[in-house]
Amino acid sequence: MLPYTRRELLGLLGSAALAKGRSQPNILYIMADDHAAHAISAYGSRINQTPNIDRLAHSGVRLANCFCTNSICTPSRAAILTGQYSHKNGVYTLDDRLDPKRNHVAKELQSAGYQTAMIGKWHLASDPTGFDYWNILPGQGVYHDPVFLTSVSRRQYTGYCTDLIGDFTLDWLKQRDPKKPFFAMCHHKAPHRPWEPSAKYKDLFAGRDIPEPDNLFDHYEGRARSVAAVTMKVGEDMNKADIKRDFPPDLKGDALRKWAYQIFIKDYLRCIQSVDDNVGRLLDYLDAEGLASNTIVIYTSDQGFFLGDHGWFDKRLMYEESLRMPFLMRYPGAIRPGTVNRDMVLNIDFAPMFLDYAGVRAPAEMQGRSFRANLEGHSPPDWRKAMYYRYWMHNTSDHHVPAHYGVRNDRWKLIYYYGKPLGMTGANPPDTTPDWELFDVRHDPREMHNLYHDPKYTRVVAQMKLLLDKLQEEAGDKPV
Ligand SMILES: [Ca+2]
Repeated sequence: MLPYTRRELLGLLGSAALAKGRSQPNILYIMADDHAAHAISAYGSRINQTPNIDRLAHSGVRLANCFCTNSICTPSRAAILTGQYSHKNGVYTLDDRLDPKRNHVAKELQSAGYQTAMIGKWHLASDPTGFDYWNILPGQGVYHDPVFLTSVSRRQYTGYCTDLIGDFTLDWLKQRDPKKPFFAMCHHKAPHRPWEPSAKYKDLFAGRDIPEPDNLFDHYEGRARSVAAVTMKVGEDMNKADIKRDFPPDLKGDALRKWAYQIFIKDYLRCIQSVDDNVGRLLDYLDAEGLASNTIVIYTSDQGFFLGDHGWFDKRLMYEESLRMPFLMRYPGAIRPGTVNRDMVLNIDFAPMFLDYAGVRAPAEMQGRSFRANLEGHSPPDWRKAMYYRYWMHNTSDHHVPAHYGVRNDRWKLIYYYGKPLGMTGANPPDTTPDWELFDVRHDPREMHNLYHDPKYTRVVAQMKLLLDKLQEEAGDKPV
């Protein structure tokens, strides 16, 4: 008998290789903006095909339960970089900026010898730090002929934003120092609102209907009053920039929702098709240069999105479609092709995982945990069984989503809408009525039945409240 198991031996060999500086892997992190998992064919999409993104699922791992900790652009990006919840990294809302002095994963990788780049949508208000090169959109940026900012220039380009971000990422990869590992963050603007496709895909899906979600005509019976009141209904809460034509004056209610859904979802999916093309360009480059075997490639999104689910567009709520992030990762040799992992992984875990692969110890202030072992088929027995979530932007003008926090395990989700604008910057919106929701996510994954007020679930509610208290305290957050 060998004194080591095969896995331990491989681990030792891997450590030895790292110690000799041979195999710090390259990391290519591709992130879209608002790309819901259920618009990726590897996730079983009923509405589109994403052949290039699917290449990562076929040759690597697909996470089935990857969740964000605050489902909105700027805070999720900060959580990914810092490995911290919003209440720790100070980026609670769209109006907050990432303190440039704050430590994050790119700074750690840079110190460990990586060359680092940030290309595309940054959306953290301050200029990027920790990157040798950055070329970013100002704020949200625009789809057509966008302006990009570097540390020394501001320049408008002719072309389509998604293709330009692909071009700039390839340009940077081509001029990098091949003797040093790289960490490149390629952040697409697409498929964020207002969903403007490229000319190449403007007629995709013409002449056919996209299947509707089964709860497109949800009228929110039994749900929290402040949830029923959110203004993100397809059709009713859209504007002319979303629809790109006049609203038919005779259409109201469900008929308007049905009409607007087709227009919205087609443009959304057309935007995704360009993202998929550009994922393919990067994968082809890695193949052609012989870099595929020593490069970790990730595809994810800063959060999920409602695709007409519950009749909504947008995100923010702790509901499944918004909470869930797609996450696909390829690393040949370490991750078995076609793996599906069902562990609960959070966006604050990404930074510790990258550092783990780079042979860097995650700094103590990072709250996430590396899921390298999970990806490689050896989930630790003490891996988390539940997660804590908090959305801070209370009842602001655009979508009137109430601030809330909650917990989710593999069976139940408890959400508390506390009704106050706590932790908000620069706004003073009115309070809303506090309310609770409890969902059985195993038997009611579409979250149509709020069980909180049903006396049959009193015990479940009590248990989930204890879990909420526990996870909130562990995350270093405080109850309202
Ligand atoms: Ca987003």
